[in-house]
Amino acid sequence: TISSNSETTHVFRSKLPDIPIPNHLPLHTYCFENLSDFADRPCLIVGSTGKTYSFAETHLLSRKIGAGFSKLGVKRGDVVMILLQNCAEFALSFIGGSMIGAVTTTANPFYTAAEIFKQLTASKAKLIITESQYVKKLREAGENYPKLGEDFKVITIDNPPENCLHFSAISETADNDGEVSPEVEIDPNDAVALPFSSGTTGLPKGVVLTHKSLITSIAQQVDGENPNLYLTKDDVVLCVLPLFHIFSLNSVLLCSLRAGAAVLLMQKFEIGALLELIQRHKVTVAAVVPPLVLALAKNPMVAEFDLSSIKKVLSGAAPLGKELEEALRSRVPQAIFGQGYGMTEAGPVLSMCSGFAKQPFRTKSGSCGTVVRNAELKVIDPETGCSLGYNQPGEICIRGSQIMKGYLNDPEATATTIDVEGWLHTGDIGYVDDDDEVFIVDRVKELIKFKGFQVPPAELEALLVSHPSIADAAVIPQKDDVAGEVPVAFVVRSSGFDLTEEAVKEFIAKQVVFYKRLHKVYFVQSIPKSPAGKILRKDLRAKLATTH
Ligand code: 4UW
Repeated sequence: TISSNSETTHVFRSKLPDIPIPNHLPLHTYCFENLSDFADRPCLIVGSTGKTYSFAETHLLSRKIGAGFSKLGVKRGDVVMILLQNCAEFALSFIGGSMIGAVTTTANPFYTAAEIFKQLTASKAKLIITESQYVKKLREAGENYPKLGEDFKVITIDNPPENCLHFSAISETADNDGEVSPEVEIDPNDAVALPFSSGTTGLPKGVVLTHKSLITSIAQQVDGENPNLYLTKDDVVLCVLPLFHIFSLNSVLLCSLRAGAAVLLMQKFEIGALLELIQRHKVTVAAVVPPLVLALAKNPMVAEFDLSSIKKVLSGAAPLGKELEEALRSRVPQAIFGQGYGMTEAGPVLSMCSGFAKQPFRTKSGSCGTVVRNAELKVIDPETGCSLGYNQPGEICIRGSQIMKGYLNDPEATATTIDVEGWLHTGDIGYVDDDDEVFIVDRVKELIKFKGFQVPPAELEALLVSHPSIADAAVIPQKDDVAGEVPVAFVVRSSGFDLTEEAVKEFIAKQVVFYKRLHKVYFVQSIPKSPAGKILRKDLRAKLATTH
């Protein structure tokens, strides 16, 4: 029972005290709650052009976009898909959507048509905000897929191709008096964001993040007298990580809006342009992933730029080696370096380096931070489910108002991820040390992470077995110095068929975004499976270890 269980459960908490969190508000109201303190300060800075939107402008334009969406028929609970690289329109669309009670699903614009349509169909998005160069893919729908113009509308941020609308025309359809946002009732438990994630097993699923969950997560990071991630209106936060991923959307964009910090938008990562922008705009906070740490630590160009403005470097989304961390520290010695640990389903932040606090704590290299405030973390024995104490590795679980409401239309997957006591099971193996710092040591879930991007093995396995010459297949991660992990496949050929590694790789490459491509194919006689038919990934991982 719950009571006897909680008596024996070892729960880890933040070193920072709990705070009141106004998570009864709509997300946009919360984010702009302190707007009058920094209305004329820069909010969004477009790196490529230098164009800057103040907080007041960002707020007004978001309302206009929201009103424009309404005029196109988007209602409370409807889903809008943002299919964009980082740009101001991304932020305006997301906030505008929130203002009318809509839900934003974010997708990678580099996805293939098939990948986009899977998400479009599952999310039932009625409107897509994108760029003209991606519209071709949206016309490639197969027989049973939704059709552009009939089933969904498309808005482009640049010159619209046939049957598409222009972003600026949308905002102009609204009245110009500032009273543009129609009054919409929003319940704190309404969805506002719908990122897709494979979670611990299976295919990508919609992760329902509500107004309440995102406000809680943002507050856990930047609110309180001693915020865990101290951001102020003098900060310039680097936004080079894609906003379609929850790390950048939450910890960069939304946290900055709340705190009044400027967001420097970079469309894509390119080391020269990045260094130049950091120097020009005096970036103070850099949100990065391990491959970016690698570039900053090793690229000789770094020495030619002034990076002395950087005060905080926040890494996450994948494990970071200690050597790399040290190498970066020597490049930006004045900065505090730390990690956050997030998972889309967890809202996303589970733990954050307490060295980023207003009154910082000392932290250790390799740590992923301390559990966020107003939340509970426990570590359980994966076999028995019993909770473990300090320094004992086990599966990390998290509980609090920030976690997802559940997977979209998938109560079964939700129930295997969030238990009846409200604990979200991450599929990550880690421990909490004597100073309450979280260390992640392994991943027991299927998920593969290529440079922090999700590669769900089940998706690749389904594609592989759809090949007429493939009888069975399994995909697992292989360690890689640059990407962290890369997907590799074990393939059983159908009898009598000749199939080369190249043919298999090409077959997959045609159907998926670049980071899901197979790096190696091993032909085998059979795939090891449990009596219930589950792939024994551990055995394959062990096999892979011995082939090297
Ligand atoms: N060390 C080792 C880490 C780490 C890690 C994540 O794509 P998802 O679902 O989500 C993310 C979110 C990351 C994130 C969000 C907000 C934030 O502030 C922050 O701190 C900087 C990070 O990655 O993948 C979730 C999975 O990625 C792995 C881990 O396996 C997790 O379950 N992961 N962060 N610091 N591994």
